[in-house]
Amino acid sequence: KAIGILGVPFDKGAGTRGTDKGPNALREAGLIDEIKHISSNIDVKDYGDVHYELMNTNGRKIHNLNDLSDVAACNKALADQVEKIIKDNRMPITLGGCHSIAIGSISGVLRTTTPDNLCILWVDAHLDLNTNTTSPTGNMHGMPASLLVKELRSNWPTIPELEWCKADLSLRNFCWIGLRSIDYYERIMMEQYGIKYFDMRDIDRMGIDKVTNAALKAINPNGDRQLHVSFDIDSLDPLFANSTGTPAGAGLTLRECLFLMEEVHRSGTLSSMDLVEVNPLVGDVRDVTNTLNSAKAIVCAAIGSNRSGNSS
Ligand code: DIR
Ligand code: MN
Ligand code: MN
Ligand code: MN
Repeated sequence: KAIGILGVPFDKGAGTRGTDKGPNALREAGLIDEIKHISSNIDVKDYGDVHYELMNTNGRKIHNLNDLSDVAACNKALADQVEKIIKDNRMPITLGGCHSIAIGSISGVLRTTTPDNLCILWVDAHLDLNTNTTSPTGNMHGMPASLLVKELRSNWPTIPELEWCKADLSLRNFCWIGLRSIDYYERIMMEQYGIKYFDMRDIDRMGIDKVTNAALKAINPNGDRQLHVSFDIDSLDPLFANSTGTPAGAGLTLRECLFLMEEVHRSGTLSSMDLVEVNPLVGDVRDVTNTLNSAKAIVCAAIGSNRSGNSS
């Protein structure tokens, strides 16, 4: 099993500066070495960071899309890199960066498979399903899921800088886990489209074991699809990941997240992953260390690190 790590030092989709420092903070905290220690047959390559230049479009301003030109250009470059990693026969793990980078990451994956064959597990305190007309902030890290699904295509204006993004996933192939901060219009869309999700109330009622397996079953009933996990570190309770721009209280414990990702690994379906919204500029040294430790443990659990021990 071969893995490709890709850093995306990009924070312009968020209202708080600093997630651009996420990838290097994770590297300096020893992420690559920890991955190598999971098992002797793991093969990990660090592809470095995505760099981008602004596109030569005439840059017409579009309502309520903060830093659109940067978000579009960064994601275009990111999609090319993710596609390349998959063509190198590696599983891309994209380190954010803010959550707007899921646009490019998932678009890159979609160049190598069909929309029907891909399902998405979105682990987040937030839904990230806003459009430019529903968003209360204009921050594009609250919009990536909505740019990737065909059901909401008609809710978007034409955006020349995102012409390259032809993702036409169905909302039916998405499931959310960890929700507890949903905007007014997002709630309306959830009901209108019958979105699949397990929010914190569901986790309280059912427990993480039943939730995990119901979520995987809901988006991959026959186990024949490939799975992309888009993991926002703010899904965790701030006790375990305070260094993030939009923390939300009463969230997932680290143990719940480790169980979730161990099950994802056991399913054998994981084909790509994002780990986003780690912000080393938020909080004190202890907060940052805690957040980096949680993020590393989550990535490692997704690719085979197991609390019951690893024998190979
Ligand atoms: C909020 C915050 N729903 C927005 N979203 C965040 O600005 O659209 N997503 N923080 O991770
Ligand atoms: Mn979030
Ligand atoms: Mn966010
Ligand atoms: Mn998010």
